[in-house]
Amino acid sequence: MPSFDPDAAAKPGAGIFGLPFTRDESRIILLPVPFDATTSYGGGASGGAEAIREASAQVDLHDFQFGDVYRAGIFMEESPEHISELSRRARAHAQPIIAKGGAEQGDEVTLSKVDSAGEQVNLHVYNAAASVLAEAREGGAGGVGGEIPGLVGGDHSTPFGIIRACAEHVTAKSGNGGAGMGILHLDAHMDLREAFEGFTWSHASIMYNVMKRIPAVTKLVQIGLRDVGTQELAFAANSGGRIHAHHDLDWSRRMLDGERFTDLVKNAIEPLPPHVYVSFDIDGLDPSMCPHTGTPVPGGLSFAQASIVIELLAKSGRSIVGFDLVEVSPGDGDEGGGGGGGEWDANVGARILYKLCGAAVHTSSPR
Ligand SMILES: [Mn+2]
Repeated sequence: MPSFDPDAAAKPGAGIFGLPFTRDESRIILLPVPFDATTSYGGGASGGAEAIREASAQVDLHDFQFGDVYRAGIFMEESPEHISELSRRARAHAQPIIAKGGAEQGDEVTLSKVDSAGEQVNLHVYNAAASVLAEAREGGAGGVGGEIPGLVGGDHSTPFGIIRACAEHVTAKSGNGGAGMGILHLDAHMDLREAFEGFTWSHASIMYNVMKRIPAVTKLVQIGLRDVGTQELAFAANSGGRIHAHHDLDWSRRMLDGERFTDLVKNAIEPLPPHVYVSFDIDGLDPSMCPHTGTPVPGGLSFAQASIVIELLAKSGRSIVGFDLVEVSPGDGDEGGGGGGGEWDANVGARILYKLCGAAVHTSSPR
């Protein structure tokens, strides 16, 4: 990239973040997944990845925490049209069930159509992520380095396949003595509901499905929690120490009482094994940062706090195997105009995405 000026405005037709890289020149491969069938309150996350792609041209390429992240090469794949189509069809089946508050007797056929769409997304994402990981070279921290997959949603049902691919990659590569893979999960919700509203692959069930179906995920650390169900709390409490849930109100109270945010974060990530996947639901942030997301909840992390969480993980000596950013919604896109409305959500999302890329690059050695 002899003529690339990182301080210049993005050129038309440039890649994500205005970058000039091809897929082969990039160590981070972003996988857009425009799927959003079961979001209950506000839809629109299926447009998140493309809105982030558009907004990403505004992100300055020198990151205050991670330096010249872009030099590692970041490439975002084309949006898979068949997944958009699948999302539209599955959403049409799911919405009447959501509108009446969940599935009832007689909804089995409709449910199976929505579940089957979820399975197709899982397979697509698994294959896409596994092929990125297969390009990984030996020699990164802990033996996993090189190509790093990052999913851009879509709702929070979408990352199941990439989490499975990353967990398999970690355990196959190193055997890693049973340490398996940990997940750092930033979210307002625990997402530990079993088949929420009847949908097996609901956005609200992602971590339940991961815990039930991917035993190589040995630790789940959740930060930013504000809206939780009784059964979710019980599921975490009965996980034998596999799930560590950190509630936003508890952290706020402790900080008001004089504890330091960085200490809370360091203690929270302490149980994570050497290889970690990061799942970032944008609604983990204060809703002023994501007003159009599907299920906004008052409270939450500031942008700076989330950036510090990501940095403390990246600088803890652990290796970030892969990551996702989900539930960014551009809304209906025509409020306010002039860059207002849902553009803001994507603008914030693009900046979080660059931080996640920076953290992942920071923890893997150059090829
Ligand atoms: Mn979530």
